[in-house]
Amino acid sequence: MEAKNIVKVGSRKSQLALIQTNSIINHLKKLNPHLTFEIISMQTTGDKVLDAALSKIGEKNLFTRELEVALEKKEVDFVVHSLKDLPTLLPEGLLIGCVYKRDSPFDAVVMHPSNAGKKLEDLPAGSVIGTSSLRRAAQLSRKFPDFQFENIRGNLNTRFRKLDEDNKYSAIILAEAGLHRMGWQDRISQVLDKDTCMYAVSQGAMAVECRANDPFTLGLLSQIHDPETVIQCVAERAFLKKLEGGCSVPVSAYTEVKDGKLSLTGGVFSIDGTQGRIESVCKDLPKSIEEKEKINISPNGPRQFAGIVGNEKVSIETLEVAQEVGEEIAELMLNSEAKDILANAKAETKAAIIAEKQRKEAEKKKNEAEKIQTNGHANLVTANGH
Ligand code: DPM
Repeated sequence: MEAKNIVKVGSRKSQLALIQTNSIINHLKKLNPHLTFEIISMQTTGDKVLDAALSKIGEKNLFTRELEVALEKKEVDFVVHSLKDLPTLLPEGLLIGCVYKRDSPFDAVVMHPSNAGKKLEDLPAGSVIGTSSLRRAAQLSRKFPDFQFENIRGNLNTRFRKLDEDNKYSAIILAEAGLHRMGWQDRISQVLDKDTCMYAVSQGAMAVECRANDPFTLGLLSQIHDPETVIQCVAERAFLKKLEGGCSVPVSAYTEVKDGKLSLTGGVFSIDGTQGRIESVCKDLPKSIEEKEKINISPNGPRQFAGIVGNEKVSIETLEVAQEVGEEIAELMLNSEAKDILANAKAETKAAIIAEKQRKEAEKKKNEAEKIQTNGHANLVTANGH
C-alpha cells in the first residue's frame, strides 16, 4: 500500500458542505496526527441552478457529479457528502467508504420572525410554507391541507434570507441536522415527529465517497464508520434503490435499531399527499454485528450494500439483513397500490421537468428577441444621428 502524508479532500463550496468536510477531517486528524488534509472546493450543478426546484432539474447526481469526476481523475482522494444527496447507484469504481455517526434525521420548522414561538398548528389557513422537498410537501399536506407549499431554493444562507426578508413564507422546513451544523438551532421552533413527517432516506448522516481501488483511503475511513448508522442507512438506501426513487418522488423513512432488532418504516406518497402507503418490516440482527472472518476484498474493491461497505465493526452478514429489510419494504410497496402512486408521482415529476425546460427555452428566446430589438433600435438611433 502506498504510504502518503497528504490527503486531498473534495468539497462543495457552500458553508454547510465546508462545515461537514471540516468535521470529518478534524476527526480523522485526531486519529492520524501525521497526516495533512488539503481541501479542494468546487461548485456543482446543484449549486449553480438556483431558479428551479431540485426535483424539476431532472438529474440524479446534481450535487455530486463534478466532485465524482475529480475523484475519478485522482485530483481528490475522498469527498464528504450528506448521504441523502448521494444517489443509490454510484458511478462504477466509486463507493461509500464510511458513514459517520448520524445526527438528528428529523425535519424542523423555522418560522418567519413575525411567527416566532409558534408551531405549524398555530398558523392560519392559507399560510405559505417554503420547501422544495416533494416528500415534505406531500406529508405535511396530509396533516395541514389548508397550507400552501411553495418552492424555496438556494443554500441554507439564501433560504434564511428569503424567509426573513421576502415576507412571503410563514415558515420553511429544513433538516434539523443541517441547522445544528450551521449553528442556527436557536431558530428551530418545532421538530417534526415521525407521525407528522418521516425523514428522507439517510437524512442527517454524512458519508464519505472514495475510489473502490484505494485501500489507503478505505482504511482511513474505516476508523470512523459508525455501525448503527451504517445499518440504518443500508436498509433505507436498499428500500429507495429497489423503488428506483430519488429526490424526484415523495419517499420517506423511519428506522430503529433496538434490542438486537432492526425495524424500518417506509412511506410512499402522491405529490399532493392525498394518497400514500406506509409499510414496516422488523428483523433480528445477528447476535454480534461485528465481523468475525477476515474480510475478503476482491480486486474490484470491497462488497457494497447500496454503495456502502462493511468493515470489522459491522459485518457482511449484518448488512445483508439490513439490505433485506429495505428490499422487503420496497417489495410490499410494489405489490400494493403504492406502485401506481409511485408511477404517477414519477410521471408528474417528469412532466414538470419537461415544462420547466420549455419555460427556460421560451425565456431564452424572449431574451434573445429583446436583445435583437434593442440592438436594432440602437442602430436606428445612430442612423438617425448621422
Ligand atoms: C434532498 C432533499 C433536500 C436536500 C429532498 C428531501 C431538501 C430540499 C429542499 C435529497 N437533499 O429531503 O426530501 O428542502 O428544498 C439537503 C439538506 C441537507 C442535506 C438540507 C435540508 C442537510 C442535512 C443532512 C438538501 N441535503 O434538507 O434541509 O445531512 O441530511
